[in-house]
Amino acid sequence: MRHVPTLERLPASVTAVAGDFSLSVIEGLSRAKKILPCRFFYDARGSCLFEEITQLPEYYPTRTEIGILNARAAEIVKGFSSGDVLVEFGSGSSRKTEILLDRIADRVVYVPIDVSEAALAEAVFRLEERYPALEIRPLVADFSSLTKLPHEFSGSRRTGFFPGSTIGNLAPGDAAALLAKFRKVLGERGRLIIGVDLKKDARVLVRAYNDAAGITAAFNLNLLVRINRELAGTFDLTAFHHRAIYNPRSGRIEMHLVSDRAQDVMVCGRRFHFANGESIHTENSYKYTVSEFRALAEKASWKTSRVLTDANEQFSVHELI
Ligand code: AVJ
Repeated sequence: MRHVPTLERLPASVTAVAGDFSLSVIEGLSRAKKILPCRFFYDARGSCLFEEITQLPEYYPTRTEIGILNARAAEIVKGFSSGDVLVEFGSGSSRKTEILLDRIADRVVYVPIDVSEAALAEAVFRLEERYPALEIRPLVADFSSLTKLPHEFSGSRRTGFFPGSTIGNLAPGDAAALLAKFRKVLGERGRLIIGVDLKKDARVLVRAYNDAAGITAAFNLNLLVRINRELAGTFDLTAFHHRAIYNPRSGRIEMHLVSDRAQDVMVCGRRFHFANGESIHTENSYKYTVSEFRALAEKASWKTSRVLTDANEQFSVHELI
């Protein structure tokens, strides 16, 4: 009988996940400039589609970050001592984490945090096989609303791991606020290892979010599939298309779902009108220079102790203390 890992749930006061989807969708579609929060991309299918994106030739962030972690893992893990806690925010498949766990599984407690119970269960099952001695304490939670970790970790040195440039989904002000929250969760002695995608030729960026195979488009449109399934939506998937552009003024990739005709859509029994060409803004992916991110971290009371990049300076991993 396949062992199902125990997935701990924090009390609602700490996570506040329930009802969030319907409220946020109604609120987003009621705005003059319609939006849908990107955190809802990650249902079971969305998590799988994102895994596919990370394998795409155009999507360089994942393999570039993995290259940096493999090349510099020995330096990164130097700071870990026995009993330390490695906390991963939005852990997903925990594939990148293995690069570190290969070197420290014998001395740390691993706390993967993710909203997707399916992705978390899958990852924990795989890691328990690979690292029988590793203590794993998975948490089903939305890391952006996390205020504290279970009390038992309060005495240990906590290191956060936040790879993949997920910080880029937030506007710089909100990113600083999240880093400040991580400071609280990880404590004054805490460390944070964070992946940050770097500014570069806009053509390279636009290609990474408009792959030839159309996986990113499916990932974006899957949000409408989820609304139809969970919120009695009537989105006609053939009447919307994916668009990803680079906005140089704000240094971000923007993803949109564009209506191909004037149409009405029902969601949770409410009617929403879309003009021809009107878009729903679904995701931002901010890009930084190393010095811009150092300044942002400073604002959130994190000192940058080390910045690791690949030879072509496409991606960066920052160690904050
Ligand atoms: C997981 C948020 C880092 O913004 O690059 C990939 C998500 N969106 N392709 C990113 C994503 C479209 C990804 N992050």
